Amino acid sequence: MRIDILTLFPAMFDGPMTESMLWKARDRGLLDLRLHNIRDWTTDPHRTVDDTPYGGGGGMIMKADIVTRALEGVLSDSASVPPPVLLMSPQGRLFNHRMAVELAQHERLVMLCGRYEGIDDRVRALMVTDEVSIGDYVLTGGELPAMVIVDAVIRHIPGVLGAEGAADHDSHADGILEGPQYTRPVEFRGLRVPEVLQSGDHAAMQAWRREEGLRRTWRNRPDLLRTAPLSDADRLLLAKYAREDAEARKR
Ligand code: 6GU
Repeated sequence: MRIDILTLFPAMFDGPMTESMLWKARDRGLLDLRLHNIRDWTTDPHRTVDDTPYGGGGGMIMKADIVTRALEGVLSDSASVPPPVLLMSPQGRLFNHRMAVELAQHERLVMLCGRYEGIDDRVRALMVTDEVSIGDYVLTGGELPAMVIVDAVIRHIPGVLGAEGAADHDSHADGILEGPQYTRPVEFRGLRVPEVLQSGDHAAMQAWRREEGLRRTWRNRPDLLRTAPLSDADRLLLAKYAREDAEARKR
């Protein structure tokens, strides 16, 4: 997969994009990540990328002509199908697991990072296919969100993770969270690894993991339970947690 990132701060990507899994993906030729400095498309001596907003309000807005020229320059060598052009923005659609899986199906992605107070909206209107946010808070720029999205997306490219299909077992892959994990020693500061995980009984371990995943989801992310695919056994467990909760509150 090829990913082109347009930013005013390409150096921000140096650390995260050259370590660990991202590096392995690039090293194995599975990820062709290219950074582009938007300032390289300026033509004036001051290399101006922004200007004051119409209607006032303070802050600076990235100029439509510069950003459009940068995007067109980067897109000019796209072979046949035009790639998705993602705008990183707190006004975007909330990024999630499903979007990561979907984006991983593309041969190529283009990501545009805004800074300052934003980008002239005509860039979005003319060039952007998807406007994406990573959460309900405001960051100073789209660079960190772009790194988050690259990481989440490339995990779904075959060969990037060690064990094939390991991403299928992640939290969120089947709509609920993953349960707890342990490694040696079997006892640490009085806390023991649950017996079932030492039993070698695969069906029992699977049932236990499901139950613990459901318990975590119930406690930390009850919103996920509205859309997660649940079995009758799952629903019985959730009813039990609800009863336990009600009991605990009475005491
Ligand atoms: Cl994509 N950009 C900015 N600036 N802030 C954000 C965001 C994006 N997602 C959440 N907050």
